[in-house]
Amino acid sequence: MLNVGVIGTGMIGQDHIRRMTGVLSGVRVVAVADVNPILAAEVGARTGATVHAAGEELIADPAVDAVVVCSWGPTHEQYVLASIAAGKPVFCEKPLATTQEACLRIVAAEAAHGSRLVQVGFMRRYDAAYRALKRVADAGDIGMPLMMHCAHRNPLVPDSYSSQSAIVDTAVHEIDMVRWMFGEEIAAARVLIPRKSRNGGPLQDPLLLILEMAGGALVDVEISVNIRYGYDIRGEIVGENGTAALREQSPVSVRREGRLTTPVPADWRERFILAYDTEFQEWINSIADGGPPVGPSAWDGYAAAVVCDAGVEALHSGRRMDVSLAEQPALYRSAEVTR
Ligand code: NAD
Ligand code: ISE
Repeated sequence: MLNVGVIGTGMIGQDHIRRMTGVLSGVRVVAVADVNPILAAEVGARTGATVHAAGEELIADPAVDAVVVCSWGPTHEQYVLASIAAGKPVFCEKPLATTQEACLRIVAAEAAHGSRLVQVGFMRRYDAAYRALKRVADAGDIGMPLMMHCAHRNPLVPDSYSSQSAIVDTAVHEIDMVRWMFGEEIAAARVLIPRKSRNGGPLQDPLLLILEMAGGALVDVEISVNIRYGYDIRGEIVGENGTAALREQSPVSVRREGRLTTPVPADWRERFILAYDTEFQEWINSIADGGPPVGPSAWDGYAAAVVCDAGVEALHSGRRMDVSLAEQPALYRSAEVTR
């Protein structure tokens, strides 16, 4: 049984606690911490987990075998570094850290430790539809992939969300997904700015992010975060001899009163519920016997941060920005961009 401590008991922290306590096997949530002590106490009382006053205290708790970080992005670095220093496996929700320099500090600390401890919460790699799409692309069924069209649509976002968030908080999922899907790095980023939606107030929404893969394929990502009708994630690969696309997610369609309808998920929790389950079960299984995590690595978190920075720069400057990564430590060389 893997004993896990969760830092950050907000929206996704509680969702992961729910799956680790009620859905998955081989895991127990034994400790929680949140800067909001009332929230932490409430979650602790509901789950029977020990409530720690600080994340560092939770990491040091001998009852905690592995750490899950679900706090706000700017706090991730400190908890991931403390987990590495304690020699404990750590699952960190995206982003790994909010700057590429902070991600590199994590990469350096893990490389100095000598084996992998960190996994980053890029859950799309665990989604059945994305996995099926990758199998088709890898099998060569549609010939060489030339382009991929993606859409990442949220029904609405909070006032704190900026156009920069559209890249670093939202499109970061596509950025990781295409590195994994194509099995290669992203070489450059551009952002095109279309007419502004009136749903987002002052926010420039939508955006069109264009990514150039190292092998020459092009990826376009429509990021629309106030589209109202639901949470809609799309992806289609255009190959030399055919195309392959994610299907509509709903298992049911309804014909009624002259209309054919399928429901659209309300949010990311609903759309990716099974992907998160698979992501966590595979993480638990990989580390339960003391093995390293095999999912998205600290290097993947760093690479995504570098592309995000290029995307933000492209957004502000209107220019095409090259992506340039630091030298990869040997620890990550055997780990594939794909898994
Ligand atoms: P949230 O605001 O609902 O919850 C975050 C919690 O962290 C809050 O309860 C807050 O009090 C707590 N917190 C903040 N600083 C802390 C600190 N220093 N120590 C301990 N607790 C602290 O936010 P959320 O939507 O749950 O997002 C949390 C993280 O998960 C973010 O990094 C976000 O990007 C990521 N996320 C990932 C996905 C995904 O699809 N993989 C979806 C949503 C959110
Ligand atoms: C959120 O943080 C997520 O990670 C969701 O998956 C994404 O769809 C949403 O846009 C982000 O705000």
